[in-house]
Amino acid sequence: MELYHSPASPFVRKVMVVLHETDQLSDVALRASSQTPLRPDPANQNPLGKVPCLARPDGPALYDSRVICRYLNDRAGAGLYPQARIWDVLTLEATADGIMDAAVLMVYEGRVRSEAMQSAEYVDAQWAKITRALDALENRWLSHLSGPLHIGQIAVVCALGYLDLRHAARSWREGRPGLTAFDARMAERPSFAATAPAENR
Ligand SMILES: N[C@@H](CCC(=O)N[C@@H](CS)C(=O)NCC(=O)O)C(=O)O
Repeated sequence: MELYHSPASPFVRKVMVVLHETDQLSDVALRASSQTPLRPDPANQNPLGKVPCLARPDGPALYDSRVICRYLNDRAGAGLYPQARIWDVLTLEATADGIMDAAVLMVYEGRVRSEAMQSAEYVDAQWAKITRALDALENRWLSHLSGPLHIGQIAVVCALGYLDLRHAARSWREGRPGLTAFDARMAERPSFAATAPAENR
């Protein structure tokens, strides 16, 4: 299989963590793919022009990160989607993905749109979404972030890592001791250390 990959993408990182955790790294070749909404990678098999995208020899390419992660989990018979609390876990993943979406849009606003078209109000509104989601994680979801590894935890770590990479000055840790401790604890897992985000997206 071939994974359309970008080293800074938090969505790609979710897939990379799942590959590490389920011992499937050697089944996937990484294919560098760089794009913005204005400049899609013409080789990318995701018609929406986004990474991650997983090309398979025995079926159509899979996208997006939620589909790919679940596919890889099933393929390995791993337990990243515990049935007993599946709706909590999937909502956690959706919350983390929403943080990533907003954080990426903030970056695009500064990088992709001309200066005259950029809106500070829009950027602030995206950050407000992130702030509310982080507060929800801290105040409502912390107990769900403990216990055996699941896809919700993986997604939250990837979202927080992206905030550190692109929005460090906004100090997401301030006033969120529980989330800070969770992030520090998870950073000790080899799969997260090996997939720390790098420049270039
Ligand atoms: N919902 C998608 C989001 C993927 C996404 O937004 N990827 C970004 C990179 S971090 C991208 O490819 N952006 C290009 C674009 O928006 O055209 C997923 O979970 O895979």
